[in-house]
Amino acid sequence: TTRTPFIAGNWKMNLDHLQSIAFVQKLAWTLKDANHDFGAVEVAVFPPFTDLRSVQTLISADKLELGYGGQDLSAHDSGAYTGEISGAFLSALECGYVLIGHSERRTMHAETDEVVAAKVTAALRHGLVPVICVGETAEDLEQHGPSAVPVAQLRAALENAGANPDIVVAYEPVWAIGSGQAATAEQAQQVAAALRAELAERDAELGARTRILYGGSVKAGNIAGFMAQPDVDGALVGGASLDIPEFSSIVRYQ
Ligand code: G2H
Repeated sequence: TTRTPFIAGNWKMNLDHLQSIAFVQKLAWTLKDANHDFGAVEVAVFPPFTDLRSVQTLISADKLELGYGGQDLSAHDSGAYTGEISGAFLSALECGYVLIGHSERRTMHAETDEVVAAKVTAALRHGLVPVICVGETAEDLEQHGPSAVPVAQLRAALENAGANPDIVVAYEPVWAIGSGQAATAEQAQQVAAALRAELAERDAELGARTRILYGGSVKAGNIAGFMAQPDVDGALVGGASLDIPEFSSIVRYQ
């Protein structure tokens, strides 16, 4: 199985509405100018909900080969859930992906493994590929070693997802997020291998084809080391995805 490398930009709550459309356009042009082969390395952006419509409009009008998705979704399909966004809304905007269980949601919005699992099944119901984020805190690392917590989080996230769901996994050690202190490529590989083994145990094909990303202070200067690892298939990039030359260099890591 060959897995197409996947570089995703998680904008978080950065870039305002007027900036994001120009940003996506500039990013696409920059990559085109550099003759980026979008088939060889897939690129996706995760703007705030309010920017998804303009990103969709631009991408479809210019036939840009950029993927996009929401940073979260509701576990519910519709109803009295003030402020929530369902998977149906995201697929109506032709999102391909949705981030689920980012550590900022787990810690600041009290998303438990059960909530994450319900959101994963909601994404799959609506034809969205969930990018399932897992990762350990510094304390977890000290107490349980490198892979135990991320693997347990992945298992819990897939509780009701069937044997062979279409997913992407993002390993983001909490201690590496936005801290400037990325994991080493070897650390990322060790956990990615454990996550892949967990997927393979569920279904051999799932293990072989699922893309596993590393996230946490990825920059142009450290991307190549991660991509050289056999079980790391891409990156989920936060801070460095807000800078077009930097993000373009990450996409063009080869
Ligand atoms: C981890 C990552 C993107 P950053 O949150 O999801 O952010 O690259 O800023 O550490």
